[in-house]
Amino acid sequence: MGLLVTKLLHLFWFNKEYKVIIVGLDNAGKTTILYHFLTGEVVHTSPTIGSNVEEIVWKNFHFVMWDIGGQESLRSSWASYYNQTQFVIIVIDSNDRTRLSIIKDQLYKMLAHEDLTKASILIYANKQDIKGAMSAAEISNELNLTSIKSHRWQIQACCALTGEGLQKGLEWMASCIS
Ligand SMILES: Nc1nc2c(ncn2[C@@H]2O[C@H](COP(=O)(O)OP(=O)(O)OP(=O)(O)O)[C@@H](O)[C@H]2O)c(=O)[nH]1
Ligand SMILES: [Mg+2]
Repeated sequence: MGLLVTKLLHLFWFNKEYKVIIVGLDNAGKTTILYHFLTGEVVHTSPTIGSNVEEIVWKNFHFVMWDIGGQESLRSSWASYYNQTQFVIIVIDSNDRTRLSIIKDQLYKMLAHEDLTKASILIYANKQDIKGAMSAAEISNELNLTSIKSHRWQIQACCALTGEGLQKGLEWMASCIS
């Protein structure tokens, strides 16, 4: 009986899907990250109009990931994806200093949104391979992340071209689940 319950729990646990949205400004590297998760390789991307969705299975965790276009005209549509979201991945181009304030505004809008009250927030400080990139600590400071008490959050430096740091982000997401 105990074994059966354990098996059923495993079935339920491992088949549970977690909805993830990937947002950020245009050119941040969202689509590159999504397809790195899916294929382990760098794919050629064009600016996303609308969204891409893929199921990513990682260590028995099933994530349904929505990669949403980041161009200015598309940002007002982000909220239509928020319902039932467990994880928000915000991708930042760590070299894009001038637009950090825009993503900061978007971050605090998301934190205040009623559909995201239970979501955990993972911030990828992407494009660390480019010389002069802001560090994760610098971005954390600029975004005032330590002031966030309402949500679980994590910032992770990464490079979507090599995949460095991406895995650590997934590990943090898994730690929020287990
Ligand atoms: N050097 C470098 N380039 C990267 C990195 N990640 C992505 N890129 C490049 O940045 C460009 C934009 O990447 P995308 O993944 O299309 O960006 P996006 O965030 O999906 O952009 P939108 O769909 O317009 O919102 C592409 O030329 C990528 O190859 C990285 O870590 N380092
Ligand atoms: Mg894209």
